[in-house]
Amino acid sequence: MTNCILWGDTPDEIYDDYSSPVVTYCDVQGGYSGEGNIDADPLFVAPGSGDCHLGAGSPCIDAGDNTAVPYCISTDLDGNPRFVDDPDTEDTGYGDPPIVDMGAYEFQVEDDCPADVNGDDTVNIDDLFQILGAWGPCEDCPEDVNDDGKVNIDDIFAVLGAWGPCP
Ligand SMILES: [Ca+2]
Ligand SMILES: [Ca+2]
Ligand SMILES: [Ca+2]
Ligand SMILES: [Ca+2]
Repeated sequence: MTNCILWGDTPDEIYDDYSSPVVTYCDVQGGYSGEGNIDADPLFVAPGSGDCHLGAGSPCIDAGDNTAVPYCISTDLDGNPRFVDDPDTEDTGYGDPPIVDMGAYEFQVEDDCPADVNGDDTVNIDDLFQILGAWGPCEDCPEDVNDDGKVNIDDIFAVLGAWGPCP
């Protein structure tokens, strides 16, 4: 068992009278021996109502083992990218960044300034030029500000509407 979160069942998360499970890079309430394991509140968003997405600051973020993820897996249970780096969380897992999170859902980092196409924290003429240079259909490109699969006049309007320094 790797990259799993076992939390909220008391008293024992793992009962192994007759076997010796190998547990690594898991968050186990009460603790369990194995490389990368932690024993810390995963900070689920709303566990009482079954929302087991990781909240900001969760110790499970960037704490998994990349090499344990099957090569065919690129998305989490929501269909979002499985490998996302949270710049606000130290990478405590294993592998080349971005490091996978423990649990079923990858913590998704909000882009609070999508109109800043070139990532310099300002929305200005440079972003407009970059949009003009990427005109047409695209998939997951930064120039598609409104995320509708094409770079067109609507993205220009989005940039004009967000003109100036990013919040
Ligand atoms: Ca991550
Ligand atoms: Ca990180
Ligand atoms: Ca910019
Ligand atoms: Ca667009």
